[in-house]
Amino acid sequence: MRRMLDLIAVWAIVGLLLGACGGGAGGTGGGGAALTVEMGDLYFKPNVLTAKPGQTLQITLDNRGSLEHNFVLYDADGKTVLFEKDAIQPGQKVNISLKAPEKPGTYQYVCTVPGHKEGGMVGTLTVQP
Ligand SMILES: [Cu+2]
Repeated sequence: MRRMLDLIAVWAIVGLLLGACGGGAGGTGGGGAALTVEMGDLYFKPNVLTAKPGQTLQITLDNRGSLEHNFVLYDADGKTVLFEKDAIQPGQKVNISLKAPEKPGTYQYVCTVPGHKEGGMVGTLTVQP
């Protein structure tokens, strides 16, 4: 009888631990917009994104192409890199947190693998209040 009670106590504790873990998951921390950007050979879909100034976008980069791709967001000058996610392999999905610039305007995101931007891997992020 004593062993039986011990066993019940153990299972009760395990149950509590599992419950605690399950409850803590999820939740992106407020204000995040979740979306998917598909990457292919050679395109981004969508190639137009919008955000509020300073908004954090939760983006899943989904490489459905047969080539390696990357995602680079440039400042309005077209040179300064604001965000970079390198080497996304074919079939790979990567979650990123992209904080939009504070300054309203149009920003370009490209794949910097040679020839890919020229081939069409370019999109625009429009920041507007
Ligand atoms: Cu590419």
